[in-house]
Amino acid sequence: MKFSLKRVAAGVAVTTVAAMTLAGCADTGSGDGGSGSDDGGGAAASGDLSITLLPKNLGNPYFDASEVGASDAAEDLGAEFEQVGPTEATPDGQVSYINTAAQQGRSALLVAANDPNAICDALNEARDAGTKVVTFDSDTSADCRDLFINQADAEGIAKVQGDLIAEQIGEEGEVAILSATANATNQNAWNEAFIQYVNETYPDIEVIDTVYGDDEDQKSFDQTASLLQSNPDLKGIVSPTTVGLAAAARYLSDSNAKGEVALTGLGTPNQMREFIEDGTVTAFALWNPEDLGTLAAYAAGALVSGDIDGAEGDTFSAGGLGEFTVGADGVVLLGDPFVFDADNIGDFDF
Ligand code: RAM
Repeated sequence: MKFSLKRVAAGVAVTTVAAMTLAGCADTGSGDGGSGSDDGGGAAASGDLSITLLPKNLGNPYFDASEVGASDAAEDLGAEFEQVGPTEATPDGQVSYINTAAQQGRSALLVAANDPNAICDALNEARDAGTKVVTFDSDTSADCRDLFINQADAEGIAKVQGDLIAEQIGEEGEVAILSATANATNQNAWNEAFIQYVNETYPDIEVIDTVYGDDEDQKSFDQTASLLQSNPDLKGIVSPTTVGLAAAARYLSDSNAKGEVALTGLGTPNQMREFIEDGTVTAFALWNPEDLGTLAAYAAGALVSGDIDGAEGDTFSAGGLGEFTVGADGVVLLGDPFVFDADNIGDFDF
């Protein structure tokens, strides 16, 4: 990455940029609650910490970036690291990997959940077996994980997408949402907040439909085509998924609707660069998914070592990202979303 988004996007959450010495003084992933102290005494000793990353699905550049961040943090923590996951973003596809991680006695599991409840039994069995569970990107219900690493709050994501689409369509007309899977905790929360924000802020914009591309490129592409066909008056599409946004942009860039129907949402700069350059999209938003992986891995290290137990007010170091504090309901916030456009996209490489 040429420019670290964490400097601009995560500034809200970063209170101190202080490198900590993560010395080996761990109580080795035994799964007990730990001391709950926040003295930042260090992570697990080398060899004691094993971290498994389980994204919604494999093959998504967004989660590939999270893996880079988590893997770098694991190396810094002296942890053994692996990524596993299903090819399709389904809860059933995730359960077997959760069971395996528990059976293997992995000390921590980082999960982007495909459903808030369907993977809970498996996660709680893993926790009973001593594995710390950190959700990131897409949460489960709070009683089946130790911490949730939240990229940005739902209201902030709703506002950035709402303001972008409003500006792009002149604050009036029909808008549709092209989402990920119907059960995704993150997109569902963001979409609800988006509709509420738009209804309250832009009375002349109507959100007419929400369709699901399941975070599959072809399905998202096809859903874009049907949205345009069935809604001749459509003025804009908002896609709060990196897979959906890139697929919709690819469809639009080669259609008569290019320049007529606005498109924005959440995307990675590398996937969206050509569509910013060819004028299909003028601006979109995201946070740094690499930083999200980094933060999740450091949080896991702090839980396993017993530096924190996930209680509100616990603090821990996330290496170069600085120090973070656990908020209400075991949520740790990375920061604010960031807007990419033609003027700044060249500064980013992820
Ligand atoms: C996709 C996934 C992920 C989401 C991003 C914005 O990559 O659905 O969960 O956070 O989009």
